[in-house]
Amino acid sequence: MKELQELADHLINGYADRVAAVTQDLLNKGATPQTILNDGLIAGMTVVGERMRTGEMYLPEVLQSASAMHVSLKILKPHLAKDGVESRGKIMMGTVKGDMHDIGKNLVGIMLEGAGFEVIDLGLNVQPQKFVEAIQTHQPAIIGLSAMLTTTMLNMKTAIEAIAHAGLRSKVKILIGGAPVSQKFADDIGADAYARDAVKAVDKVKELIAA
Ligand code: B12
Repeated sequence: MKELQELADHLINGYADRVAAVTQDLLNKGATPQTILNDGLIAGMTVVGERMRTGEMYLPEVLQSASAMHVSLKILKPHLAKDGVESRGKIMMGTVKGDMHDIGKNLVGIMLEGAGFEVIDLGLNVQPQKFVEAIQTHQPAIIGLSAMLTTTMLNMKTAIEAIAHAGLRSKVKILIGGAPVSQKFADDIGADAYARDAVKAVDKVKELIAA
């Protein structure tokens, strides 16, 4: 579909208005939200990441692409998330300390809501102590930690240690995700599970809830 390529191109160029218009147009034409997400938005964001790595795109431009993605996700959200489903459990999400990437985390949250879970979003750059306090307040069944940098992924360990130190480790299951992390890293830092993407995250959450 040529509109999907257009969507990716507008996202790369950071044209939020055009991204919004093409997203809506694709939905009107019957494209599924998953196709729009994977073949338009994520395809575009992959190019942005590559250009960022090679120095062809700088932070202000990447931020424009990121906000265009936010706009599109807002349009897709009601289509990805089904309303009126009884909550299957409470999941808390947060991007760890020092990390300003929240698109992936937000997407995982949207997919979990779509699968019927209640999602409490602590946002980004979440200090370990904030995770501890939020667990005490909200008592989620699972906490999802996100990190996108090789430097900040280490703060997942710090967050898990703070949770353990507060005596809460046995009360909450910990799921981790984000581009630099892996199953091995999850094992190394004592997380309960790892998921590669938002779809796999929903499967893992269902497994953890059932366990
Ligand atoms: C957009 C972006 C930014 C934006 C973020 C805006 C925002 N609101 O999120 C801004 C401009 C702020 C930014 C800043 C920086 N960025 Co940046 N950024 C990206 C970029 C291009 C896209 C990330 C993204 O949104 N992807 C789309 C989403 C849908 O995918 P995702 O995040 O991977 O999420 C999926 C999975 O990982 C998983 N997942 C994610 N979280 C979780 C959580 C759980 C619990 C689970 C189960 C799953 C899960 O599921 C998600 C959905 O399927 C990536 C490159 C890339 N292609 O990944 C670089 C990238 C991550 N950034 C990078 C860098 C270096 C930086 C900076 C250090 C640059 C600088 N010199 O300042 C700063 C750091 C700022 C900070 N302290 O965090 C590097 C990281 C390198 C590394 N290995 O450490 C990357 C890989 C670019 C590159 N190729 O060099 N960035």
